Amino acid sequence: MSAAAPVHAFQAQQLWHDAGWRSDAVFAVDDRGRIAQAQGGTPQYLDGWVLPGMPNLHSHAFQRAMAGLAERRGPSDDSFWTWRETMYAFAARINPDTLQAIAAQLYVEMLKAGYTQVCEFHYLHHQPDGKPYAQPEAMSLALIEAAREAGIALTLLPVLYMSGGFDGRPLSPRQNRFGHDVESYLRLLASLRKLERDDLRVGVALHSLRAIPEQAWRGVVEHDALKTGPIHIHIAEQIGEVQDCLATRGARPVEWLFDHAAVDKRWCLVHATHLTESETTQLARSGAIAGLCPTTEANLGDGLFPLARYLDGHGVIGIGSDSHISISPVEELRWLEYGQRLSTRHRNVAARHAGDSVGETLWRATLRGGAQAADLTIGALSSGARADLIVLDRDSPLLAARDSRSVMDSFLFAGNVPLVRNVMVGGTWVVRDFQHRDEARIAARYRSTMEHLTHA
Ligand code: NGQ
Ligand code: ZN
Repeated sequence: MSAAAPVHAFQAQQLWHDAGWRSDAVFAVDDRGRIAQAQGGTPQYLDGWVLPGMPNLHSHAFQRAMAGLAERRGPSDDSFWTWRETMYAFAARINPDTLQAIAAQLYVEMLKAGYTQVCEFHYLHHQPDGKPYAQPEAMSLALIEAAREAGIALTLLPVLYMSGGFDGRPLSPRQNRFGHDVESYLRLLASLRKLERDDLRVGVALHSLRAIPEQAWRGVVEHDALKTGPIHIHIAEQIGEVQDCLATRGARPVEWLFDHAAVDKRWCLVHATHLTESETTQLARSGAIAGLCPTTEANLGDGLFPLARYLDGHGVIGIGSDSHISISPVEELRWLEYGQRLSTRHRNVAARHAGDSVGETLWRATLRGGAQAADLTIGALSSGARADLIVLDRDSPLLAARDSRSVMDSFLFAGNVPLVRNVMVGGTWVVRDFQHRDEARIAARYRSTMEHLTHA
């Protein structure tokens, strides 16, 4: 196919390129919403700092609606596992309409925060009692529709969830709506893959090692349907999970995974918090992505990822907002660095070489890892990539007198009011002057949905 004709030329006052900032850079967006070479025409001038939008590699959309509802101490010692009970009770009340309303609101908030793509790790497949909907894809379609309404690019990862623990026990009643056998899962996957298009990719998610019985594992990971596209899995998030895995399978989760799957750059290991030195090195070498979700990991009391060792091994990282306790790439990256500073009592940990900026290092690294996890040509403003970009607020006092050496660190460490002013996805402006194109309608529907969910 020949290249599409450039249809719109832009000139950015400052444009982010992998190697740094370029002044007065000219580029074009073609009629498929991709970056192309500028070829004449008067470009539209973009004031200020223009950089690639951030992919969000891990989302459970419905959880946004319970953010802040699990922060009061319960009768016993609160933990990840008590939070999960609250989350399950909440999940039981979601249907396709409420999911669409919540997800659309979430995706608007993501766009306004600077995320231009989301990987949806979607396991709320069936009716609350576990029966499939008349249309088995109903919940997936609600997410696809929400992404379309908001104008965010989507990598949908339907989740395979088969068992309720490492011992292969059946799903609990509340987990029934997550469950599939391999055959029905592959049917869902095949039907969703038919919907793939430029801004919709479909990949695979395995919920966790504990959700796939050991006897089913090989048949799943070696199935033809898993030979292409991304594969995401939750892993080694909690110490309890590491202990259970050791007790039942005689190996730590990441160790076990590497022994039982050809883990390569198609894989995204979500959290991967609890790693030994050798697991850290092995993960880094594999080219797989460590899918880090620092605000959720902090909120749930997970632990800290061994960032320095992993980056020294050239490991790939990306960020996700996961439970959506926070929706901000700035906050994810800030927490990622601050967690390391607090635990090591050093500064500038993510910058591994003298002279490197932490902000630039982290934005660059997570663009790359996020694009890899999403399996879309995004994360760079170079020819052929989707035109997914954000423009920082040129008028913010915070960016006064910042130059190309300091702007990213001010953006990531000091920005407490949103600095993302304009957002483009696939060549279309979806946020202009801090306003999303359809935010009033989507927020109104979200409010009435929440009223109904809360009081019905
Ligand atoms: C999830 N979330 O699937 O939503 C999980 C909790 C589980 C996080 N791990 C449920 N952050 O892991 O079983
Ligand atoms: Zn998750």
